Amino acid sequence: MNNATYLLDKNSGVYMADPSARVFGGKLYIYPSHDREAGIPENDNGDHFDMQDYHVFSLDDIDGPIVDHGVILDVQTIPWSGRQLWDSDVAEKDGRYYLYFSLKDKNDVFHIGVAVADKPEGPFKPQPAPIKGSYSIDPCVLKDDDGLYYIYFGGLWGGQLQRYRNNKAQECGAEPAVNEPALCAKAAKLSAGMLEFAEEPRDLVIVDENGQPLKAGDEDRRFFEASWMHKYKGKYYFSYSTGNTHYLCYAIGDNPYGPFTYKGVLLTPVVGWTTHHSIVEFKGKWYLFHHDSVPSGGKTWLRSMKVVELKYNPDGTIQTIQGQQE
Ligand code: FUB
Repeated sequence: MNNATYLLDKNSGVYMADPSARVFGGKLYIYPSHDREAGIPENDNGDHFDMQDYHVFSLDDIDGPIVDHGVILDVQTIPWSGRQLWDSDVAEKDGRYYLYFSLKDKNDVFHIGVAVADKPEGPFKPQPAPIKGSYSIDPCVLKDDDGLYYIYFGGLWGGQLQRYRNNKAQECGAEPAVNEPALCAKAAKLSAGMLEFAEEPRDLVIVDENGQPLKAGDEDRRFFEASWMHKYKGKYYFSYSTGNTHYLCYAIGDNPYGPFTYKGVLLTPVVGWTTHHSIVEFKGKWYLFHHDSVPSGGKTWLRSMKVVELKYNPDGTIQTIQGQQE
């Protein structure tokens, strides 16, 4: 697979974004956000991303038929819900499946929720309250080789990360000045029960080739949203979106907390404002799952999932993939 392909029929009128791909029991499962036409004008707060449920999809082979298992969680069944089910991810522990999701509460503040199922295809039962101390968006979970689980999260602008410092909400949250260190994604070990943080979230610092933290003004490289963590040959790869400059980038570290050294671009900009992804090994090959807005004619809030093979160089760096431009 050299060219990125859409996972669903481009003319189906079904729009799915932010695909988190996971392998459970030898099968590939994809947990996307379910985009819809809400009729809300586009703005920097992301109000036009007004999603109300999640589906899960599965594949036995990367180029085989894709199965839609239907709705696995609906916003109306989440006790603390306000609006906007954004990016999610799923982890398995001891035969149970934990869906971590981004959702605004009744005060329009984003938190991270958890819902639990006995099967990867759900249905998932939401916990009565969000994870204590959680904020912002875009959770992603790494199961490390020693059996510990780590959660990563955060997103600027509509994702509200700029409202927090040291895990505390600010009176007037704003991004740092351009010459100050960029805001960081957050990293925390999960509790043994998988339902809470086991520690205060830490800053996941991305440094440049000289070991200096990336600056807030370095918008082509600094973290914006869409955290993903995977391991390759014993190294930790943190990948993310640069948001308003529309790159998917990656950085490499020696442990789950970092620091991570910036290494380059995974995917150049695609059609649509957002770019988002997951990276997974399936049947001996690595894949980049992502989305673009080509099938909807460029509507940034109606996105379609794609997959393309990801290739590593012998030194562990990743070959840049060109985003489709039309
Ligand atoms: O899908 C809503 C938001 O758009 C996600 O949470 C972000 O990562 C961006 O893709």
